[in-house]
Amino acid sequence: MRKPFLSGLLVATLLTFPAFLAPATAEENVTSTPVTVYKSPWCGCCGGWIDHMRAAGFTVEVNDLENLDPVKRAMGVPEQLESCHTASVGGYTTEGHVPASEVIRLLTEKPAARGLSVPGMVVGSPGMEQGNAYEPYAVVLFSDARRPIVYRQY
Ligand SMILES: [Cu+2]
Repeated sequence: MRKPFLSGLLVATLLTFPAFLAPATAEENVTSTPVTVYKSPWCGCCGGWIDHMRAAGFTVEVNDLENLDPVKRAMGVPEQLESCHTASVGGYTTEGHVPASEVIRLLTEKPAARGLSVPGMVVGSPGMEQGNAYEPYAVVLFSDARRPIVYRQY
């Protein structure tokens, strides 16, 4: 009596487990990747982006630095793609107001690249909201060896 019952339970578990957990697990694993942010102590919009990332489920550690240039160079941010804050997540670098959805996509797709940037300070990007004002912008994927490419257009 006992053995068939256990086998049946095991089979039921094996059948239901992947389908039951798969959709939630992928996203949960990605947003559990810690984010480390480097920003100037006087940057307000940087705080807006940190709030945006936390709202998306990320745990964010914040480091205030007066001079970010050494961090940006060490983390491979091309000068022409610079913005305000720089972050490290899952071995990638993100620069500026990159939407959390694109960080999730980056961590899911794992392209061979250094990271993502939204160059400059674009009104309407996450952390840069000003009412309904909105400027189109590109999220750029950059690498050490190749030219930056558009990862997504907003
Ligand atoms: Cu900013």
